[in-house]
Amino acid sequence: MSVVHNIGALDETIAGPRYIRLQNLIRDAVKEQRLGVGQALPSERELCDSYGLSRVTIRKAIDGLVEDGLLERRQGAGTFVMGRQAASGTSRVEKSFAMLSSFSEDMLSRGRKPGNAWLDRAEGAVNPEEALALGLSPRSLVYRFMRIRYADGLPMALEQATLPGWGLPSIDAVDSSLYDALDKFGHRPVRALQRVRAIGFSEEHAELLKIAVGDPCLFIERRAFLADGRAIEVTHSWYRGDAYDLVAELSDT
Ligand code: 16G
Repeated sequence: MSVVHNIGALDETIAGPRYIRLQNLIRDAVKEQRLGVGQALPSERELCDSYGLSRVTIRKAIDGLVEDGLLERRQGAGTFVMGRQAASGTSRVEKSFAMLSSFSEDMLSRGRKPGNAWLDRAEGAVNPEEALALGLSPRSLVYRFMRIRYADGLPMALEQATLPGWGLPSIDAVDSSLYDALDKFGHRPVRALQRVRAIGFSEEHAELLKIAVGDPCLFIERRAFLADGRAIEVTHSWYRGDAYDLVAELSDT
């Protein structure tokens, strides 16, 4: 396969949907400044020819990056790089460890655009570990969501959330924000228990976030509850250690 401009070649040895792999190539090119802010992307036709991908796949890849705020389509002119954070790489986010906020809210409150890549969205019977964490009886329905979380198109974290089936009307009720969906159906959590551990990124997770194996990771487990005490969420988050400072206000009372 030929190399397209300064974007690079698709690695055929890596598994996963091709549009996500193309998105990752473009993200890398922007991060490494091979594609600068304001620069035009090759046309859809050129991308189709060079990568041997269909127009639908190319469009899906570009649509996702436009949605994330990394690219911008200009009528009649083409698609351009616009990520504000892109040129300087990821700037650190101060995340309160005492607030029950969502990833989307954390990003929006800092003027950054949240984005998701869905890796998995599945429903099934609860496993013993989830049953314990969520206080569910055997065979209860759960929804499982696995996402890459982006800020201005740059990967920040991976998140694997498990919810009890009674929490949402269906698995498709979640659009871009889990907490927005829970809020809509009266099930936004009001209290949570959180545990954080420092680890190194595994090979699989590093590949998804386009970082190096062993890079610092803040592994956060959150178990969140409704006012009536029922557990509504158990989520495992792998936050980039180079992108986050965890802050908390402490008092002596
Ligand atoms: C945060 C939460 C996570 C929650 C998610 C919802 C931490 C450590 N974790 O990442 O438990 O599921 O937000 O975000 O803060 P969303 O509403 O943007 O999908």
